[in-house]
Amino acid sequence: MNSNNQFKVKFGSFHNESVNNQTITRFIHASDIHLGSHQYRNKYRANDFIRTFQDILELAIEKQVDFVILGGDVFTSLEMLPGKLTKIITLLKNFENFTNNTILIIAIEGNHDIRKFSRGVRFERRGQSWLKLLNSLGLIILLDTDMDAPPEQMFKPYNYNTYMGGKIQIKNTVIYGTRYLGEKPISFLSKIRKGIMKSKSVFNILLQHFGIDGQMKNVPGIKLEAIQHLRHRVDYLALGHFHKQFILEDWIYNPGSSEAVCSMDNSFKRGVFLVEISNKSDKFVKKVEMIRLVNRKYIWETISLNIRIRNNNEIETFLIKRLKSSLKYLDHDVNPSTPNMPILYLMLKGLEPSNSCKINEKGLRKKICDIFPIVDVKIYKKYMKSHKTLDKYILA
Ligand SMILES: [Mn+2]
Repeated sequence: MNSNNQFKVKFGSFHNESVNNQTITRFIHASDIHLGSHQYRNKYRANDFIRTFQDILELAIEKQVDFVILGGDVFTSLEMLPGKLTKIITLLKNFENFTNNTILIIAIEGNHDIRKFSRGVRFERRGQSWLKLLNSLGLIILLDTDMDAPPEQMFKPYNYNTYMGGKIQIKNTVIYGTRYLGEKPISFLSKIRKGIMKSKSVFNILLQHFGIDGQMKNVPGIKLEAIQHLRHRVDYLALGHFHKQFILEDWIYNPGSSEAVCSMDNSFKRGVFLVEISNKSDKFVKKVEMIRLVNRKYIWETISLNIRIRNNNEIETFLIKRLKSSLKYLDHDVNPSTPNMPILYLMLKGLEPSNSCKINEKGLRKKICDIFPIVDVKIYKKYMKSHKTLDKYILA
């Protein structure tokens, strides 16, 4: 085994007790890892997403689970820098080696896994994803289904030779999964239900990438009523998509994104679920524990520009002076590779600077990052519109 294996360095050796216990199944349900996020802008932030993925795998080792399920959006887009992908592949190889392949990673594609951001190309129709690559390397199990097949043929057992299949049984748990079903998956759900086999001796998990209406403000999802029919055949609906965590009716679980993909994610409850299924006198008993992950620290600072600004230099000097006073408590000795060095969200309010002294955002960001012990800064503007409206009124 490679001595650079990060799991070996951390844990020494591994023996999965769980393999021999047929009555208890343990798994981790995570989602929306968004590997590849921020990779063009900031290397530390880009590594945050890989580190969080590593944390999930370490948790799987610590808790001696039988498998990990990932509810899609494992990658943030099809665009992936070679260095980052190499890191992810090495991580998965090391995990497989260290655990002797006793903890399977089972995933489905989310909308981000098949999405190309730039130039608006509709790439999802070509059916490619990095998850398919990892699956073909034997590093993960990607569940996928032929949605045109009749229901009874839709979920074929995963085949380790062809790397294809829509379901997999581990102990007395069967995990079903499909490809991303688009923004309106309802039309597929009755077919999915027909394809799922229910028997008393197995615990069924259905892995899906969609949200439930009402769980996130202003984000549409499927109506809760529309999935009730699945409940007869699904014991645990494992969702991904919404970055905010929710649990509904004791059978629908959405862990939320594992790292904050945008500033709004920071305000959500997020994490992973550690689930234990035990079989007691022919009945399944489920225990779900929510575990929080260690994420990048962050700070919000709001500065009001209620001053007359004559030039670009003046505004930068003003902002830096203000930040020097409010951020003086920050520790300068923190390693930016650790999540302890914060990201700064800077909100600018007040009077919008006139066109002649517009803020050079790129330059300002660099300056702020050079001066303060922060890993990155994101600038938001929420200026008053009043003087603009007045100008418009006078001109009219
Ligand atoms: Mn997502």
